[in-house]
Amino acid sequence: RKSLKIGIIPADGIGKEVIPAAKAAIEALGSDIPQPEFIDLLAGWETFTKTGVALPQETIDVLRNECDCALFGSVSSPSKKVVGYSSPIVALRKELDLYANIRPVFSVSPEAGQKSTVDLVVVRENTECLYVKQEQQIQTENGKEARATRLITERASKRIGQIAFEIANARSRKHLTIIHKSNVLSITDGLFRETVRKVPSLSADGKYDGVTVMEQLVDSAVYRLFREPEIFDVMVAPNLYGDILSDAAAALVGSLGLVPSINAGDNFVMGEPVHGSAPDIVGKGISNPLASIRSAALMLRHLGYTKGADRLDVAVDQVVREATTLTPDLNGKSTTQEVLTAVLARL
Ligand code: NAD
Ligand code: K
Ligand code: MN
Repeated sequence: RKSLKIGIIPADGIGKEVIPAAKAAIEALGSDIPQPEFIDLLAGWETFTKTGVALPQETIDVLRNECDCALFGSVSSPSKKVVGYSSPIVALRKELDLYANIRPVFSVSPEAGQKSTVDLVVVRENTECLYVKQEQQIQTENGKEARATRLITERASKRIGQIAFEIANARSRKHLTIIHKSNVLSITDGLFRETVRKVPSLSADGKYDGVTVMEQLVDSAVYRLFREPEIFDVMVAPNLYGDILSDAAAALVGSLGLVPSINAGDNFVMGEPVHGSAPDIVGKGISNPLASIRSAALMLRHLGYTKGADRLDVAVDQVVREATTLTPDLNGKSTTQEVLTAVLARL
């Protein structure tokens, strides 16, 4: 049997609780995937406090040279500037050129077992926008002044646009909504909007002809997301808007603890739950592992291991639908371990 080398980076907080659960779920797939080989790797705030670096070079090298894919948990980034610290997840996305953050958000109806009104995918540009983190503060005669660079390039907008069109084209509704704020930011968001709009004209074979393209300003997109989430299918957005929209969409399906993602590039894929390190519940044994298990499924699907991915998704959906074994974020009383056991039993 071929092997599948998976870098495991739980990082901080509940990442250390939910990534082991995802690992156990992958292991339970048996011969539906190549023999998994897990390689534990360090990153995060705790790594920084111990070693002075948040993203060790060894982690990057092992991911690049030895791994087929990876699973990342969550980091605890401080809200105040700490000299020498920089978010390792933001850095990893850039180092490995994981330019697309793909975040499916859908509700599983508890009654009928059908997907109900929320069934969308946020396609978030993952390398630029304000996340280039070029910030400066200066002292002026009127007090401090802080500035940040917001980078939007044609190259990055085009490649995220292509991914978004591909995803939309593969779905039944084939709707793509471009999210921007080009009424105010006409140069930066204007470039994003225009570049994504041009994607179909660049494909000679007319393969995106069936995709309906819409656009929505980011603020009213959040409004409409809460009032009529069913209108959205695929949403493509610059980095920061995509981040905010996907947390908002997570609220509509019950919990951040359900929403998975992959960070994908041309040569590598890393599964990652959308949520952070959840300091309010860390150590209580009640973090929801389902977002991480679904992230493992997305990662496997991206690599072409459809059968393994389907099995994970079906098991997770069953556990959600049955609603007898859920963590407190979904109004249940179960622990991380009990939810994992329920998933494993349905695999
Ligand atoms: P968060 O996502 O950690 O938590 C938001 C809320 O959702 C909390 O109430 C938390 O308990 C709940 N929640 C999140 N995941 C859950 C799960 N699996 N099961 C049950 N409940 C869950 O966001 P935050 O509180 O704004 O940030 C906390 C820390 O996480 C910060 O240091 C932030 O920088 C970091 N963060 C990291 C990432 C990442 O690793 N990519 C993403 C977001 C935030
Ligand atoms: K995360
Ligand atoms: Mn986020």
